[in-house]
Amino acid sequence: MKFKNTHKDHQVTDESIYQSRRKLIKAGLLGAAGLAASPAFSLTLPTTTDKNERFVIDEITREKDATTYNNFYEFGLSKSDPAENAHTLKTEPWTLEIGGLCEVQGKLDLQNLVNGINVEERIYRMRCVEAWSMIIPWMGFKLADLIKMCKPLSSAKYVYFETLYDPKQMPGQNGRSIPWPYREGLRMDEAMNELTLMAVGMYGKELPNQNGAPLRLVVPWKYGFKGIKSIVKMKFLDQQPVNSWQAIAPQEYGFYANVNPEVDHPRWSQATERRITGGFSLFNSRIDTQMFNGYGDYVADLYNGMDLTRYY
Ligand SMILES: Nc1nc2c(c(=O)[nH]1)N[C@H]1C(S)=C(S)[C@@H](COP(=O)(O)O)O[C@H]1N2
Ligand SMILES: [Mo]
Repeated sequence: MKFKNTHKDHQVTDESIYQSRRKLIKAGLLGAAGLAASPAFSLTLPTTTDKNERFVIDEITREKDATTYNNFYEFGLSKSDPAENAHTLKTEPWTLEIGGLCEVQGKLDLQNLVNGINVEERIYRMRCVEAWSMIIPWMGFKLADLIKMCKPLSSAKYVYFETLYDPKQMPGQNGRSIPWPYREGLRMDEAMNELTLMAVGMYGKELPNQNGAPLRLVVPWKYGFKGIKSIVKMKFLDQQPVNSWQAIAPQEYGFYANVNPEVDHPRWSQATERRITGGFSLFNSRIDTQMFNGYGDYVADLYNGMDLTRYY
């Protein structure tokens, strides 16, 4: 990837500068040229449209929290492991293999893909099964835009993803915590929903390895485990795939994984969440969890007539 940012650059970019830059982007005043001159991106970013202001909500989580409290079992089981260990992942060059029930098949160079697709900023609430939540400014493109490029056949009902499998770069894969490579999937209409993003950046710069560089899925109305990281493969299927968590504990983790305060995890309630915004404390900001993580207006129709207790 040709992102030019270095960590040093961003450490001097404090939150207020970030916020004001974000406002400029939103107002359409800072276009591709402005962003290219910033320390953050060398790729061409579009000015975001008015439409995206609908998604802007609440107080953004501190970047430090979002990049040091992670789940990425390829780099260890504890939340602090990915930030410490994910530097062994080599994200450049990176190819995405497209296959299955679609007309356009083969390997896509990620930089070429990013250069040819509309990348925008989306600020999303994120909710994890373990009941923590964050507000993250993602940079990404609509999965729908990529899917259209692949020309799926009418028989394609699901999209399936895989993370890189390389135990040399991802030492956690030497253990048997979950079946490798990490796997996820979406029903086609979920994948085509306007909220569903393929992220290549966050906080105005490229994704840190621990957050799933260089390409990860973001589905804000679902629990965090649906957001598969470091994706190398995308396949169109006529059958519902089994995701990695479902494979080990099907009674705890389903295919849909929609955020739902009324359907508890078998071992704990899902009615509230601990919002991590500025600073990290086990005691701050316990709030009520919203149905579909608050995105019901955009996604509730996808599940009309489905029993969400059964299809959890
Ligand atoms: N490849 C891979 N992707 C993954 C995981 C993982 O262990 N491996 N963990 C998932 C879980 S459980 C969560 S909550 C989110 C966490 O994303 P974040 O660290 O950016 O907050 O990534 C998801 N994607
Ligand atoms: Mo998670």
